[in-house]
Amino acid sequence: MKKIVTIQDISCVGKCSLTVALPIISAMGVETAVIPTAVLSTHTMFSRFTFHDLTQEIDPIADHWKEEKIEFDAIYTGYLGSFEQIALVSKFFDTFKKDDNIIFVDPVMADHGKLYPAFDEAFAKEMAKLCGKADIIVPNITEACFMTDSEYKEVYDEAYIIDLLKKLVALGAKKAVLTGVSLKDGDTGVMGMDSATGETFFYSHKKLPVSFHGTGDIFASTAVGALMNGFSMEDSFRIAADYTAKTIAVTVDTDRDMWYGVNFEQTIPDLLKSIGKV
Ligand code: PXL
Repeated sequence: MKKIVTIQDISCVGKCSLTVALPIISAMGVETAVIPTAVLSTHTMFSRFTFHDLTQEIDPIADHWKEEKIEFDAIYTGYLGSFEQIALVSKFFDTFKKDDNIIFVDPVMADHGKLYPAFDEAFAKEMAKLCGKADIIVPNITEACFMTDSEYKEVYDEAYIIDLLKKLVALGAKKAVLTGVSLKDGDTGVMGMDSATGETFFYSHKKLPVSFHGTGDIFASTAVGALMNGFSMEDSFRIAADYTAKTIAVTVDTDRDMWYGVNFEQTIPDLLKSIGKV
């Protein structure tokens, strides 16, 4: 059985970060170890939340795992809350990287042209350095712009996306996949670039006129799970995009508040079908 570790916070209520990554990747038949970087009562889009930092646990956990000679087929990072956490995760990569495992970084910090309240431009530059150590990065367009000093555009063409992808792989990441790429009215999707060949792929589907919190985490977790199931990059991101879109579609039909999160639990059977598990 493949084994991954995911490093991100646990927002106890609100369906994002670890409460999404753990069930989805486990359901896909992949052992999912975790390093919780902080415990929050809810994610930070609620008007109030508690926060207990666990930064000091990262190194001791890594040291113990090193002693136990524990290895991972992938290391997947999501929301990280401070410069110190980025530095510790970077060190974790140095310790646990192998020739045949995958470092997957989702540089969660911004959307819709704006950084989340907890972050500033200096943080984005530090996250860019972490992305430079990754095999695969999955920023949205806003995150890509902050990391590469590029102008954020709501209206753009394919050349703009290709230029962003070139700048992202120039950070050092082997493969960059931009999310939320819309090249046709009413559609959204992902475009990826392989730094070794410069080749790109694009997958898009109908865009639903809503945006829910936590869907980026669902997308990234599913892509990690699919890669660990042996799917190609292109197929993994197609599976992840379809699962996320399907989950948004079923959630729209309920009276769920958009900032809360989507009903991914309901669509796990569809996900398992899409990877041939049932
Ligand atoms: O879904 C990303 C995410 C993860 N964790 C926390 C967050 C967010 C986005 O706002 O606040 C704590």
